[in-house]
Amino acid sequence: MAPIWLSSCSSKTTRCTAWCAAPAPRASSGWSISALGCILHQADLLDQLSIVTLLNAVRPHEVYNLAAQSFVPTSFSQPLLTAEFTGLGVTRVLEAIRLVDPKIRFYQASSSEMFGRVQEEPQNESTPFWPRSPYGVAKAYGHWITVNYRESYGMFTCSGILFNHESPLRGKEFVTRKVSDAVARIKLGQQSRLQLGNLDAQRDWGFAGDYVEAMWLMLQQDAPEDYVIATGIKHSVRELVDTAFRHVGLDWQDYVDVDQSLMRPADVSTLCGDASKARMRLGWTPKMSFAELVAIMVDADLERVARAMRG
Ligand code: F7E
Repeated sequence: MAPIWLSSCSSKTTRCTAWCAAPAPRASSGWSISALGCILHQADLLDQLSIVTLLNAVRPHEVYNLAAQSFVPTSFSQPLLTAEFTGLGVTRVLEAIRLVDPKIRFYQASSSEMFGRVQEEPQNESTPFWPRSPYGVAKAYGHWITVNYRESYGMFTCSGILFNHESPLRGKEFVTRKVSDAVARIKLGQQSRLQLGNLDAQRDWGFAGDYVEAMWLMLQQDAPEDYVIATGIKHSVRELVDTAFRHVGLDWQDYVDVDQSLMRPADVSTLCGDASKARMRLGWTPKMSFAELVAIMVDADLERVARAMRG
């Protein structure tokens, strides 16, 4: 039996959901899931019957729910759709599992955005939530309904509270990829300026590949639990920009403008996770450093932009 990974086609086309069977997908844009030997299925987190039909057809032993409207600014402009998709969508998957086969193990992609206005630092599994966006609020709902199905029905449901995880496959709307893409384009003469919002925001950025391993480990345990997954090291957006421009021998201050329209109605100013529980129980540690992560993202974009220029 294969696991199913649920992922959105993109963080902005919320109704279209890609589903695939093993091996695990690594991202949703710019490459082909089927080229990895996965079988693609479609369903919709807004359509309960489509999820039931899918589970009946595939009969997975594990379901990883990474599908969501996941871009925080969009959650301010589409708060109701975000609640339906990112919040209630989790209940639809859980109900489908309960109906088709309650023994299916379930992973819910919870988010450090739930900590929002942080109540302590670093944040661990017991830190209270204070979400600062409709996205964070919807994720908090998804988190608690996952806990609730475990406690109410004895189902094997785990929630991974993942801090920001990035890779060269990240969508360009998110700040790491927006920066790596701009640095590559500026270095190769295809762009002159980069507009950014809050440079003071601090995030605990890790490598998505490391974090996917943690998701899988959670579902291989004897008992279902929730885990924070993070590096424990935070950097500001300003440091991210500095590191990325330095990687190609440029000074960020010559190229970056602050654009007030990119500021969020309420931003999360700082996040830093404590993954001690994952380290002790899962034997999990992040392997890639922040500097390495920024370097592989900039290098991948340099290669991609250069290839496009060659035609
Ligand atoms: O913003 C600041 C922005 O959009 C990071 C999602 O995967 O991780 C992600 O959420 C920070 C924020 O990610 C720009 O204000 C400055 O403080 O890359 P981001 P996010 O909002 O932290 C969590 C864990 C998730 O669950 C989410 O789904 O960077 N920032 N200037 C900017 N951000 C963007 N996007 N664009 C800018 O120009």
